[in-house]
Amino acid sequence: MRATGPEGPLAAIARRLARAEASVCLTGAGVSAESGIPTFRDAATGLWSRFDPEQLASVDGFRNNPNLVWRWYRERVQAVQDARPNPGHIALARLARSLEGFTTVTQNVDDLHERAGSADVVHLHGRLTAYRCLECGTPVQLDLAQRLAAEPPVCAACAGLIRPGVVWFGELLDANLWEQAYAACQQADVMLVVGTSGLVWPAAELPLLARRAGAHVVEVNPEDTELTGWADTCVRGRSGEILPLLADQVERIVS
Ligand code: BJW
Ligand code: ZN
Repeated sequence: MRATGPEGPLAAIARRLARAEASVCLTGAGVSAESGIPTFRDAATGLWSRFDPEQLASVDGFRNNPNLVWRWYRERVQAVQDARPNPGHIALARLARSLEGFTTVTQNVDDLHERAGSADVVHLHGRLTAYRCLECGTPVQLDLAQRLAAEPPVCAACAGLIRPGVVWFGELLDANLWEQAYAACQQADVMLVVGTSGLVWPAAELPLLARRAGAHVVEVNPEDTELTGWADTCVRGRSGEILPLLADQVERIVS
């Protein structure tokens, strides 16, 4: 594993991407940080700096205090609504357009990849725009006013509380989405791992699976993470600065 500034390894990574038959990128909260969306685990500003994560991001937490959890998500709905994709999101959409067989897998529940132009993004932890009944599971469409209401609405079918369509601790990931992410990692010649602490499983296992299947794993992050030891190359810096440079280099090769 090599940890260097962006200049050295980017040309080599771009060449690997350009000759790859398939590649995959796993993103985490760090890729949206430069859009003003706090990450989860930043001690000062992180989304969980005021609360115990298990209290907020779990079925028990929602049952114990639905209004608190709903309002926490309401703040995030508003933050994402006000945010715009940053150069990192845009660069990933450029990579997806330039490269054959490029899959974007994200742990993020925002829609900033899509708003930057990425298609078919695999949202492993669900989406902030999806809702369903806590009790009967019926999917529910909510307009923005309902999503920003002070309390969760109730289900028309069973009067259960409506919950965000995200994956909380202790819940299984959607099997189809996991299959898609798993297959992309098995097939990839190169894997980019961008803006994730690698603390949350099973998403954190994906770079390990890709590496075991022969992929060259590249971490883009300002800091060391749980996944650093698994990376073949580490590029230290912000995704909004590194990824546009990488996309420039790839476009120069493939055009
Ligand atoms: C930048 C940057 C810039 C900053 N540019 N980078 C013990 C061992 C192993 C597993 C477990 C265990 N105990 C429990 C578990 C299982 C549990 C788990 O993994 N827990 C760990 C915390 C230990 N996992 C689960 O429960 C999963 N389900 C499961 O395992 O099912 C089986 C099961 C069933 C029953 C019982 C037990 C198991 C589900 C996990 C769902 C996670 N959901 C959340 C919330 C989603 C909804 C929401 O958004 O509210 O997903 S948790 C939260 O963490 C969210 C994120 O997607 C996820 C990952 O966080 P991420 O993206 O990595 O963000 P951060 O903040 O951690 O890191 C940001 C990074 O960005 C940092 O590295 C910065 O340096 C970097 N950065 N600026 C680039 N500009
Ligand atoms: Zn219901």
